[in-house]
Amino acid sequence: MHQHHHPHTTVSGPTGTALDHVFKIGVGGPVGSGKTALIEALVPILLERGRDVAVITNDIYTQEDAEHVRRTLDGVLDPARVVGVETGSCPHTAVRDDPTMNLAAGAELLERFPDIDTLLYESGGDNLTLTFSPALADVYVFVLDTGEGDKMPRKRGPGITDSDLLVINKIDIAPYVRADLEVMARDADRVRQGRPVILTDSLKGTGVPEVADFVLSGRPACSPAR
Ligand SMILES: Nc1nc2c(ncn2[C@@H]2O[C@H](COP(=O)(O)OP(=O)(O)O)[C@@H](O)[C@H]2O)c(=O)[nH]1
Ligand SMILES: [Mg+2]
Repeated sequence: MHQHHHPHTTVSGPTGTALDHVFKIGVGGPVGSGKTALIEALVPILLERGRDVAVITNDIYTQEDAEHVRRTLDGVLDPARVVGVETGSCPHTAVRDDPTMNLAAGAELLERFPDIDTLLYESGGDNLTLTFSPALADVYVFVLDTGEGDKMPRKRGPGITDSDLLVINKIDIAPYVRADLEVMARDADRVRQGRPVILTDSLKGTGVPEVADFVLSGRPACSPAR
């Protein structure tokens, strides 16, 4: 899981402690790989499993993703539980180097909904080098998709090799883009040295219950799921 050792309680700022009691799932990956779609498929499952959920999205200038999540989960998740952080400069920075805006958004959500126990963070606009600040994510899910080509897992990068879970999304379109799923899965296994890989179709929901299983219970290093 986390390859580093860090006391989660040393997060600075007035909000660190409240957020420490919340299980935080970071979702990163290239633009368009299906991070938002995965979150939209994951939330209903997490709710069914009794989690009290909220979502924070990161966009540079807009609320696009937050609005998408609110629309898709209409009637499932209270729209007030979806917050879009406008990172202004670089979403990459916002989730890794300086998570202040995201921590503030999390704290603000917790003030409004004190019972939240599960927070999903989507980071926007990143590339393969994205990692999540440990202050933001107890479990870090990296989303690739078959449309980027079956070479992708071989390209490595910390998101691909070191994330707690690698999701290879859009398995439904693999035949159309001539991506070989077996090659992708095999290469991913190889570069990740046993860390898990799950193949998904986030629109149909294929593989998403397995993602939920993993994030809720598959993390030997940090024991969170209460
Ligand atoms: N066919 C297919 N399309 C998908 C899948 N997941 C996401 N998409 C589509 O891919 C596009 C980008 O998805 P989105 O979730 O916005 O990607 P993000 O930028 O990583 O958040 C959207 O048009 C989605 O509907 C999938 O599993 N299969
Ligand atoms: Mg998105």
